[in-house]
Amino acid sequence: MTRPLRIAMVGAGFMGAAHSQGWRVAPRFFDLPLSPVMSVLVGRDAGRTAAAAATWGWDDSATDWREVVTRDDIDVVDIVTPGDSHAEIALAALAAGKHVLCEKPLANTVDEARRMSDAAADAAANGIRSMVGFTYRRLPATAFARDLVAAGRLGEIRQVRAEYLQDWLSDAEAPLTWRLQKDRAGSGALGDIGAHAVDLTEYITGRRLTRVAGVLETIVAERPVLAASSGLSGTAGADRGPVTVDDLALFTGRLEGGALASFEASRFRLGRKNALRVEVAGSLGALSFDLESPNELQFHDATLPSAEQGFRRILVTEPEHPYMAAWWPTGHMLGYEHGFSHQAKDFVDAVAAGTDPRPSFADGLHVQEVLDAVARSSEADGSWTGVGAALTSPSPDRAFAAS
Ligand code: SOE
Repeated sequence: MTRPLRIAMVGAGFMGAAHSQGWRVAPRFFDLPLSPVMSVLVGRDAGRTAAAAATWGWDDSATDWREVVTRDDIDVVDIVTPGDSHAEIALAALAAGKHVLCEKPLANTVDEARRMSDAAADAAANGIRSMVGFTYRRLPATAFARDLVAAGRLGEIRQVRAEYLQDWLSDAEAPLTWRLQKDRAGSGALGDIGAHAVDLTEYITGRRLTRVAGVLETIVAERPVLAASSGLSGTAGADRGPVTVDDLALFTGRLEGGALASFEASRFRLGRKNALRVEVAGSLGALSFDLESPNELQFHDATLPSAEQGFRRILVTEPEHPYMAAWWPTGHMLGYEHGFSHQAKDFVDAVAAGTDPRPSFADGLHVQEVLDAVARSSEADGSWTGVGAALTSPSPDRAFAAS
């Protein structure tokens, strides 16, 4: 057995289940240079956390993350809590010399994200690795889309349309959750799913957003509070509570190189369940991805004779497609959960190689600055707004290929 990489995961909700699957399955399908050991799951409720640890395959469970992140028998801290605790846990873990994987978005504010990015850069000098959990860049179809752009198959990138559409909040009586509270989640659709659209756009095109103009809208201003709702703040005894985040984010962005991109993030789009879509139009071709058909990539090659042109479906399941050689024969599909196994693989590979995985905390800070710029634009009647300070992390081109 290769050297163990002992993991503590903080958080025991839906994303905890997804990350657990990734840690459990990755070493069974990829030849990893280190062996992930699912050492301890940390959650707020001792009973529920112990039950989740047993179900998901963790060796132990605990309720005090502050004690766990300092233990000598822990090498990695995986943070899958709501955004209001990402900074505190990541800073403590980095200070304790632990490698850190943190769910998206990196934090709830630019200030928190900047402190995390600075601490990660300092820790990297001591061989400590950190990464943000944007898993949709780790699907074969999206990684192959990036390869097509990087190989010049689309030519000059001219326009991007990105959207992330869900409908689980379209019922006005759906209960209040922590995702609808600014102090817990930082923002609503903008950060929860808009962050994915931003990261995936920049990953596929290899270009970053420099300016944005947009509007945020809250569609349903208050919702029922269920007594069993965990993680809510300030609603004790109330039967309804305020929604303090956006339900819908619409914005335009200018990419490095000059291309314009349009973005929509909504959890009210009736009939769209998990439609993260990116369409890129270039001078020589175009591509289109839809998470609701995750094994497919639509590709249009404008260099073909016009009689043969048109979007064609590429089934991204060949062994030469990213990640696919580890799985099944051609035509056998992957799903939502495989992105988490690929994330675990890429993280372990980077830790073993002593390289900084992408997306880094600096990449996560950049996404946070995009989100913040959209919010500032919305407060300024949708005016064009610059994205944060000059970026220090490597400029995007094949550097994205490392991830
Ligand atoms: C809810 O909108 C959610 O679970 C997001 O929080 C995830 O990041 C996204 O991948 C799926 O939808």
